Amino acid sequence: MNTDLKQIAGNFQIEGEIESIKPLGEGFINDTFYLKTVEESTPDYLLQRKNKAIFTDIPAMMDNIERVTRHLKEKIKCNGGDPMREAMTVTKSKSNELFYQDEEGEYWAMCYFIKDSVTYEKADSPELAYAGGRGIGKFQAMTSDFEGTLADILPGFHNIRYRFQQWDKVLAEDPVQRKAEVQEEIGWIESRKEEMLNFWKLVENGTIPARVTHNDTKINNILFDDKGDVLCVIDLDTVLSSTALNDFGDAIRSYTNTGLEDDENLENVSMDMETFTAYAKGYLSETRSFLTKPELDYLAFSAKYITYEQVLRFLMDYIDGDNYYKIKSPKHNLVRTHAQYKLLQSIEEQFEEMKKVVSSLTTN
Ligand code: GN1
Ligand code: MG
Repeated sequence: MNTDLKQIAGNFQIEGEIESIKPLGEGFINDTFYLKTVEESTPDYLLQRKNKAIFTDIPAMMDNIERVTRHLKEKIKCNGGDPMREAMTVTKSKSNELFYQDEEGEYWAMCYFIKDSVTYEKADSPELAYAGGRGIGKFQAMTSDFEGTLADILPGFHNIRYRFQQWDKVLAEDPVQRKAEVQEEIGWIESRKEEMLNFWKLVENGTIPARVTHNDTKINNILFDDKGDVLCVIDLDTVLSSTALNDFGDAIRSYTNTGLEDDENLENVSMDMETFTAYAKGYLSETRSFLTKPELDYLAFSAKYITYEQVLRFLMDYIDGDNYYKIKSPKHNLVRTHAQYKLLQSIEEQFEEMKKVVSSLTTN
C-alpha cells in the first residue's frame, strides 16, 4: 500500500522528501492520507483519493476549488493575512494539473497541510459554535463578490425539487421491498413536501440569491488556531453556486444536535438553543452587512429545510438498498433517519424562538 501511495505522491509537485504516508480520518466519501516530509522546513501534505462514484466530474470539481481558493487568497492578502494559512492550497501534479489520474482511472488530489491547526469533532461550547459561525460567515463574506460561474458538479444537491424526483422514483421502484416497512417514515416526508417546495420556489425565482456556498459546513471542516480562532475553511469538494442558507442550515443541523447523527437513543437528540444562538451570532457578525432581507427572513427556516432533506436522503437510501452512504449495520440508514427526524421535530418545536433570535440579532 505504502509503495503505491509513494508512487502516486511522486506525481505531484511536492517540496522536500517524503518521510511517511498514513491514512487520516474516517471520511464517508473520500480516502485521505497524511504525507509527512523529512525536513521541518518543507510542508506536509494531504493526499486524497476522490470518490468518483459521487463526484462524477473531478476535473471540474478541482477547477472550482482552484478558482475559489485563488479568490480567497487575494482577499486574504489585501486584508494583510497569510494566504497559505487562511486558505487551502492545492498542490499541482507534475504535469501541472489540479489532480493526478492513476492507471486504474482513480483521481488523486493533493493540498498543503496547514501546520499548528486544530480541528474539532463537536461544538461543545458556545464559544466554539460562535467561532465556527464566524468561519463560514467569513468564507461567504470573502466570496460574496466572486465573479464567474462555478461548475454544477453535484446537480440538484440541496434542491428539494430534484430530491423529490429521486424520491418518487425510488418509491415507485422499491428495489429491495422495504417500502411497506417504512410507511410511517414516508408520511413524515410527504406531509412536509409543500412547505419545503414553497421555500425552494424562492430560490428558483431568485428572491433568494445564489452565492458561493461550501455545502458541508460541519465543524470538522474548519481549522482553528491554538487560541480557538478560525483559521481556514477546508474540504471544498462541494463548493457550488447555491443559496447561502444551505450552509447555515447544515451547520445548525450538525452543531446544535445534542446527540449523534445516528443516535440509537432518541432521547439524546434535540436542537440546543444556546448553540444555535452562538452560531447565529458568529455567522451574522460576518454576513449581516450583505445578506438580503429574504435571506435573513429564512435563516431559521434553513435549519428545518436541511434537516428535513437529510431525513429524506437517509430514508431514501434505506429504501433504495443503501447505495449512497456507507453503512455499519443493516439498518444504519433507518437509525439515521429516526435520529434526524427527532432533530427535525425539535427544530420545529423551537422554531418561533429561533426566528426571534435571528431577528434580535439583525434588527439592532
Ligand atoms: C456526507 O461524508 P460527509 O460528512 O463529508 C454528504 C453530506 C451529508 C453527510 C451526512 C457529498 O458528507 O451531504 O450531509 O454525509 N456529502 C455528500 O453525514 O453527499
Ligand atoms: Mg467532509
